Amino acid sequence: MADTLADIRNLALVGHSGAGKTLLAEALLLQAGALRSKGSLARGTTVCDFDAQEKRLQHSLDAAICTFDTQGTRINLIDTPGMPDFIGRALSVLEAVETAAVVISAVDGIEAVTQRMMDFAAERELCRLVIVNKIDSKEARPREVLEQLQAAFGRECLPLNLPNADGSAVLDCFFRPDPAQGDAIAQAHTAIVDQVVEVDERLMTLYLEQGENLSPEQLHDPFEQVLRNGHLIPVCFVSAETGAGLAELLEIVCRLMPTPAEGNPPPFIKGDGANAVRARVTPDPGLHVIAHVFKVSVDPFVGKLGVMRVHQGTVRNGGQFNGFTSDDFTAFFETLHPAKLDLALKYPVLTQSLPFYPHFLPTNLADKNFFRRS
Ligand SMILES: Nc1nc2c(ncn2[C@@H]2O[C@H](COP(=O)(O)OP(=O)(O)OP(=O)(O)O)[C@@H](O)[C@H]2O)c(=O)[nH]1
Ligand SMILES: [Mg+2]
Repeated sequence: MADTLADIRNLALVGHSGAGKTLLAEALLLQAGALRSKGSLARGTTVCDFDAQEKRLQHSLDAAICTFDTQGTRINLIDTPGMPDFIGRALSVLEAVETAAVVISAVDGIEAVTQRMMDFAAERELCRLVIVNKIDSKEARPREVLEQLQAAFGRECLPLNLPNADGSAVLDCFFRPDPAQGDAIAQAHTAIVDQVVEVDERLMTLYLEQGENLSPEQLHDPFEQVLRNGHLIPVCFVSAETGAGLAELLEIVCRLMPTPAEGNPPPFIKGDGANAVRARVTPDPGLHVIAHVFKVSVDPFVGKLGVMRVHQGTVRNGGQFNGFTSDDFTAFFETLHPAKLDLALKYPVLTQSLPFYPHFLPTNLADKNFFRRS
């Protein structure tokens, strides 16, 4: 169980339909020990495609949120639909996370939604992680896909691991590179370290002038910086089918991906027109609440459910707060979730399901804390 903000990772799986996001979420839950057996898409038993229509169509139709603990870290993983018709439901989820994990098929390479998600994540200054899935497939062409990624999104797309010859496992290029595995591994390791030290003069001196081998711990802070400013887009390889690369992916998420305090703060705007200024958002539980609803669904028993991302402050069981919808109406939110809400929202940044009952009021009753997305 995560105890502090540093133990939380908020991650969205986005990408083109059929890239394998839902099966990857299932495989990660299994890998982390949150499931005892892996569900099947064909039988409609996956955690994320739980809706009857999703089971029938065998496509995700809405975002599905799952939470699991691994290596002392709490991971909020959100599976999103990849079909172009539902792209809005994936884009709204990206507003709620620090890391956009863009899943690509090693068979099909870059597709329309891949491009859209990479562009949107860059625009929103999110950290990007590219996950190349299906390395087990006979038609997989991981090397070509990596070249395609570098041609489309720049030389900053660098592999943290590479698949072995038959795609049954991945070879680490960052944490524990084994020079005996060949030149490609050593070259990939050098490429990442070169890219990371570029933003840290002290490490650059140690590395280039004194020829020191830098450890992943020494590289942690500059790594965070290059992820935040888009100077590095790490790429890793997996097979959601066979489980290859999953342990490595979890290690990457836990050790390298940003915590809620490390990601770029969301672009909230306070005020209107000429008076609009970018609001400061600090992930501090003691400050007033800034949260936004990123998914709305209708539950047949509970009613309307809003899933919110809390960016600042603490939301408590039974609490109330005012907010604004995009239509410029004040909404009154009441948090009525029964169990464990106090515990779950002790940390300022977590995605949680909260039933909300909006009563629309005219804007002139607005309270002063009017925040909206840019
Ligand atoms: N061989 C192989 N097939 C995979 C792998 N991952 C997923 N698949 C298959 O790819 C198909 C699509 O998988 P999904 O997980 O539904 O893909 P998705 O990205 O969630 O698709 P949408 O929900 O439509 O966005 C299914 O038939 C999976 O069995 C993999 O690692 N290897
Ligand atoms: Mg899916």
